[in-house]
Amino acid sequence: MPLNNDIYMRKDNFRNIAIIAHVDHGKTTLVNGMLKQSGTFLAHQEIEDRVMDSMDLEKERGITIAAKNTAIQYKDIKINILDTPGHADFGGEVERSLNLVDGALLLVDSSEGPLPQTRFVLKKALSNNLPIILVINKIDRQDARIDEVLSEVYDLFIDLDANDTQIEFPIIYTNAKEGIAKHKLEDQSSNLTPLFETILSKIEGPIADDKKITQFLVTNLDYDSYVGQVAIGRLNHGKLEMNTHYSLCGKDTTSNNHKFSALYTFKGLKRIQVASLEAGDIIAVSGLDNITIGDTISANDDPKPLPRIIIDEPTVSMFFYVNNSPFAGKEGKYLTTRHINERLQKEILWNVSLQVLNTDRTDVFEVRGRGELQMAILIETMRREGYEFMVSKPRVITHEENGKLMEPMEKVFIDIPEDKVGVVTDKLSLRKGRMTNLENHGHGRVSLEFMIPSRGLIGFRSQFLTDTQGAGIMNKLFDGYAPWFGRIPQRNSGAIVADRNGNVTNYACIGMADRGELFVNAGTEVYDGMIIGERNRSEDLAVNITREKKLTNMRSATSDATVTLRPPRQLSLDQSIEFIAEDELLEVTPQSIRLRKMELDQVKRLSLRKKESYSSGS
Ligand SMILES: Nc1nc2c(ncn2[C@@H]2O[C@H](COP(=O)(O)OP(=O)(O)OP(=O)(O)O)[C@@H](O)[C@H]2O)c(=O)[nH]1
Ligand SMILES: [Mg+2]
Repeated sequence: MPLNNDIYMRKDNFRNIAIIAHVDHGKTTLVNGMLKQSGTFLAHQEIEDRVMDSMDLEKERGITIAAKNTAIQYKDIKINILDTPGHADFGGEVERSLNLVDGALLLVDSSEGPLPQTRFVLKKALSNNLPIILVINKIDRQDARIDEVLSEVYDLFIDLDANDTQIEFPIIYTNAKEGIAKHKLEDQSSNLTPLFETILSKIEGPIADDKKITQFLVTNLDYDSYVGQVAIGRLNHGKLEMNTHYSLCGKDTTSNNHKFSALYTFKGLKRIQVASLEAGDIIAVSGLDNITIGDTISANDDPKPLPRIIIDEPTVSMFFYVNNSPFAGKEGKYLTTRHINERLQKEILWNVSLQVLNTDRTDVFEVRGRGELQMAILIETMRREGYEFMVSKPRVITHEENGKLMEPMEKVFIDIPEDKVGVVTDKLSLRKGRMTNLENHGHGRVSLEFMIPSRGLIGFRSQFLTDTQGAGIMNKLFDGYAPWFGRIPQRNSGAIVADRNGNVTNYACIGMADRGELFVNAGTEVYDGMIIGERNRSEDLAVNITREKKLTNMRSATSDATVTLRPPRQLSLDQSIEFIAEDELLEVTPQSIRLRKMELDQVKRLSLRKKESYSSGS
């Protein structure tokens, strides 16, 4: 009975699909090709590369951060496509997107093959029972190894316990950059038609009934300066119409008599305003305030909320402080407790994988998320909006199981030149990593696999890039919890710290040459307790970096002009987050990123250290 009903209710005029893959395997590029070839844009319209990566930070970093939907018309069928991010920190976006679709394109790079995030996204798609189309992309690569990659994908499906129907996935070969798809490698093709046809034949239209009670699960939120909050999601059943009342089913309460100010369907990258919406489509509505992701909009009488969206828990946490540095308030527009709290609360309205918690201090908030990159994106976004604040070193989120402290674990996959195995293995074992696999492919590169507490990986990436001279590839995958591993040494160098307020002088910088590496230029204004460099030894070093040369009436033999100063190391936001230690903070303003000791007073810092070393017995 239900089966027949399903067939009856399928809407054949729609297809809802998600594109999922490991980072950089070409999802956004493929969506561009599909947009171009579906005639969504007029012939003379130029489409920029990866047009779906519309946020500034997405363009700058060349990665997708937020999942976004677009719609194309192919023949008489509307295909809603969700482009998802491939970086592990944004996995929450993928989980959420899979709620909207009836199938997924799993993209795999023809040379890299399935990587950790391929596994993560495929696992989520399989557990949602979605049919998969495998797309082997970048077939133009010189180093493509398509047969091997294909068998690795089959292994992955088996490993993830895919059922028989799931494993009989169709395969399409693409060059997303050129907009070419093929059923077989040897086929001649000059467009994506084989991909479009496979989507239509292998992924069914949504099960949706216009006559049933309205159920619209809010899966994404957008903000439009004209209409305010816009809720996006799939209209599972029923209709939505203007001038009609609906209920909003929240987490704990349901409210009635809501009306919309506008209803939208998608076409290409645009929202098109319409008078009514039909079930099965991916749609947007405006005019309802205080919606959160996971809410259902349903009939005014007898509302039927859908299950709320569940996604994996966050694994790292950072504290956001109101800026109390000596330079506070000089550069930012928004800096009070209220500003920061409101901004963070706004963030979690749409960023479902983040959590914001109050702490015992009113000027400090705890932000929890999936990783350091996700945090860095939030921090960078806020500073560009004019916010000024401080953040602490990221920490992993632990919990107790049967009275035991448990911490998150990660599987790390590393691909490095043979001669770097020693140094990388040493560094990872110091951080409590345990090697679980080693494969020498015989052409100078080696693949290693480690199990390591997530804590051990915080701040590891830049070290890894330095050690492998940029030739290393590292991927990681969250892998459950294990009992606490004890102390893990983090940064083993000390900080060079300014011991008074003032401006950095050339003269003082020259004197620092053999002490370590500076982060500041001559002329930079610094304060007592600000970190100005990395020391080449383990303890912190407080220095007077504002020292002027004593004036003498004798000319020195070596004139200043002959001494060349090494240029300072400019730390990016991401590098600064990696650099800071537990007792340090990052001060972030629209113009500057400064590193500082949490306790600015040198005497107090010393006595704190003494107390700590007594209590830890070291
Ligand atoms: N040679 C070649 N390069 C491709 C192809 N498809 C994509 N690329 C390149 O691969 C890089 C990554 O492409 P994106 O489309 O941003 O990848 P993505 O999967 O959307 O990445 P994330 O969203 O960050 O996970 C870009 O430099 C593309 O130009 C292809 O078929 N062949
Ligand atoms: Mg992308």
